[in-house]
Amino acid sequence: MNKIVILTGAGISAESGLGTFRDEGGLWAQHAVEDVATPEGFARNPALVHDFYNARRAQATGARPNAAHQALARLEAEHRGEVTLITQNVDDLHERAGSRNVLHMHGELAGALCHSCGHRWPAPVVMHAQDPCPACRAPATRPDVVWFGEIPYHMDVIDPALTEADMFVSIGTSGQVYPAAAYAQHCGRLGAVTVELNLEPSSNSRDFAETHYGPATQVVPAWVD
Ligand code: BJW
Repeated sequence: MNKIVILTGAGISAESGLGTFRDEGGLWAQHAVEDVATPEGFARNPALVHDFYNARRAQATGARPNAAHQALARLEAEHRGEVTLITQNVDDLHERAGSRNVLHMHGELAGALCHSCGHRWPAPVVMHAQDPCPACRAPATRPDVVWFGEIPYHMDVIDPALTEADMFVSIGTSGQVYPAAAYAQHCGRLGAVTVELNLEPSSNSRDFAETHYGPATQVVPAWVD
């Protein structure tokens, strides 16, 4: 067993105090997904979208990595070069736990993106749509995150890693958002061992050969160690 691909979702950061999307009382219970996580929603009401992400950026800054993030950092350190960590999360808790090589397929709260020229720069603490782009000066600042209908980041690295994986491990994700939701089935068909670590069975739990259910701070360290 050498090439391990790990996919994480909002569930791994839940016990750090960051809300998930689809659980009861989660982010989509408080905000309409089409208003805050689509390019059309941003075009309609950029201030609402910036309020949503400014609040989440502040919350993520105050959060601390938990035992699950730390266990994955240990795994990477112990299997240098053999672990690919893909996260759908926009927080930086994996990095703050010590993971060095994190692929943020849905972008990062820490990034700003110019809607006009595509330039990227570090996000200010509070972002506004009219903030000028440092490169082209257009007042077209948006969070550097991937909304529905947009192409996830790092696909050029993620796709070959999935193809080469000996083991695919999914942690704290509901399996409802593509393309990530298709990864377990894809890797399983190519012969990888597939493992799900989650609070409860996800939508695609049948795609996993091995499953462990419980809070991430318990099941992830237990699986790693
Ligand atoms: C715990 C826990 C604890 C709780 N311990 N666990 C094929 C079929 C149908 C539709 C599509 C398709 N392909 C594409 C689509 C369209 C669309 C899509 O998937 N729609 C679905 C609604 C059906 N996908 C897209 O548009 C994507 N783009 C795309 O596919 O482009 C085409 C393309 C792809 C590849 C190559 C070329 C072209 C883009 C999707 C962007 C998603 N963006 C968001 C927002 C990001 C910014 C932000 O954070 O605000 O990403 S939406 C949101 O959902 C966010 C998350 O990353 C993502 C996944 O959520 P996640 O992490 O799974 O959270 P939850 O809340 O759903 O689940 C939490 C889980 O944790 C639960 O299971 C709990 O049980 C568990 N849990 N506490 C352990 N303590």
